[in-house]
Amino acid sequence: MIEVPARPYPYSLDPKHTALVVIDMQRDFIEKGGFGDSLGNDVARLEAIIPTVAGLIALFRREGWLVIHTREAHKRDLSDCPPSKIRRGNPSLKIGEEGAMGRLLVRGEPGNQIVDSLAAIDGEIVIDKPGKGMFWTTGLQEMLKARGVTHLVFAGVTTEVCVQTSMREANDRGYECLLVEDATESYFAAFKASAIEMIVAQGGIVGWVAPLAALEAAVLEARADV
Ligand code: C5J
Repeated sequence: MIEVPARPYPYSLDPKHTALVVIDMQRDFIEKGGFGDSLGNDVARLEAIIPTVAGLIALFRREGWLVIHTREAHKRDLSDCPPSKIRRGNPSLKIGEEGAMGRLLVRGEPGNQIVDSLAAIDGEIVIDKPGKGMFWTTGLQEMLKARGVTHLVFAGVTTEVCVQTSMREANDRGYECLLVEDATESYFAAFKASAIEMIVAQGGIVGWVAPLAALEAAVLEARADV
């Protein structure tokens, strides 16, 4: 086991049974002209974490640990998108409408792709999820079970929406969850801070949080001990 200094107390990670989940680092949320932008958000806040997320992915690839990427993505006919979701938010462009990077939040469109610098490589799992959480209609739970995954490390956007929803759902399913706090971001600084406090409250009711440097140092230390 690798012990990572974390809040609310050290997180023990079992390397053979751990996967990284990078939530929704897709152009729709991170670049101008995407869905996040259409909702009136400052997308530069999200773009700023790309180097840290890249560092986290690089750590997992170096160690040979599983990397999973998600995208918030709907079928082309929007049959998996509840009308209530399309109506929400008063965006300048709605889900499924044509934007600067193709149809918003629709599978296969340029805006729906993970940003180039974080793109999946062979052997990594890419999940298209119609919901905010990563389990609904994705088959992910079965994939994790088949690989014996018990520990999940989270990164991505947005902290209080898709990241927190996915982490809570994973926690309910019994996974030991760590959020890498500088590898996640929100359009709203206060929402990120609150989401993190909610996760670690009451003795880690949803899981743990730690910065990337703490995870990197713990992995290095464990290797030195071998
Ligand atoms: C949102 C997400 N914010 N990936 N999606 O609608 O958090």
